[in-house]
Amino acid sequence: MAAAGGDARAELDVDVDVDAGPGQEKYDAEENVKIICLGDSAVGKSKLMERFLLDGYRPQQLSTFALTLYKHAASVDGKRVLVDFWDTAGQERFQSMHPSYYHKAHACIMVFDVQRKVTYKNLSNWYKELREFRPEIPCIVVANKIDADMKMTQKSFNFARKFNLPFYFVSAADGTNVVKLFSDAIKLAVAYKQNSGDFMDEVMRELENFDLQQKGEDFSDKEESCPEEKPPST
Ligand SMILES: Nc1nc2c(ncn2[C@@H]2O[C@H](COP(=O)(O)OP(=O)(O)OP(=O)(O)O)[C@@H](O)[C@H]2O)c(=O)[nH]1
Ligand SMILES: [Mg+2]
Repeated sequence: MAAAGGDARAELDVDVDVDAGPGQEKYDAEENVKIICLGDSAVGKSKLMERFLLDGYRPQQLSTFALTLYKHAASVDGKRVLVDFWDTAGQERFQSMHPSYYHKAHACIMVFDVQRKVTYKNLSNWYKELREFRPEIPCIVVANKIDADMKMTQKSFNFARKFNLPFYFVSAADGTNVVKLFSDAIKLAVAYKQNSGDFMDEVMRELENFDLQQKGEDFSDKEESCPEEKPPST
C-alpha cells in the first residue's frame, strides 16, 4: 500500500468499492490507474466520490481525516481498469500536500465550491503544486454545489480556460454531471498512462463540455463577479 501523506495522514482508511469485488479484480485488471482529488476543505471532494462510488449522499460534513482510498473497477474500451481514487483533507488555508499524494497519479480532479469565491481563487495554488509534481497529467476543473445556486452556471470561471483544462459544473447533492466527470477522469487517466497522444486527443475531443468550454463566450471579464460570499442579485 502506498505511504500516506505526512504524519497526520499516517493512517489509511481504505474503503473498497463494491464493484471491485473481493480483491480479485486487482489481478484481473488490464490497467491500474490512480486519480487524485484536490481543493480546499469543504468544497465537496468526498461527497463527489461518495456520490459516484456509492451512489449516495449524506449532507453531514465530516472533514476527511488522513486519507481515504477508494478502489473502483471500471471498463474503458472493453478493458478492465482498476482505479484508485485518493481523497485527502483540503485545508482551510492552502498548505502543501505530501509528495506521496501526487506520486504516480495519472489524473487529477480539482474542485471548488461555487458558493465560496476563495475556494476558486485557491485553485491556482493547488494547480501550481500539482504541476510541480505532475507536470503532464490530465486535470479536470470542477465547479461543485450548483444545486445550491443554479445561477452560478451562467458565470465565468476563467481558470480552466486559461490553462486549457476541461471544466464541469457538478453537484454531489443532486448528482448533476457526476458520472460524466468520473468516467471522463478515468478515460483520461488511462489515456495518460498508455502514453498515447492520439488516444488522449481522442478522449479530449469526446469531452463535450470541454468543447463547449473552448468554444464558449469569453466570460473572463466577468470573472470578479463569480462566487461571492453574498448571493448574487437576481
Ligand atoms: N448543496 C451542496 N452541498 C454540498 C455539495 N457537495 C458537498 N456539499 C456539502 O459540503 C460540505 C463539505 O463536503 P465534503 O465532501 O466533506 O468536503 P471535502 O472537500 O471533502 O472537505 P475536506 O475533507 O475537509 O477537505 C458537506 O456539508 C456537504 O454536505 C453539493 O453538491 N451541494
Ligand atoms: Mg473530504
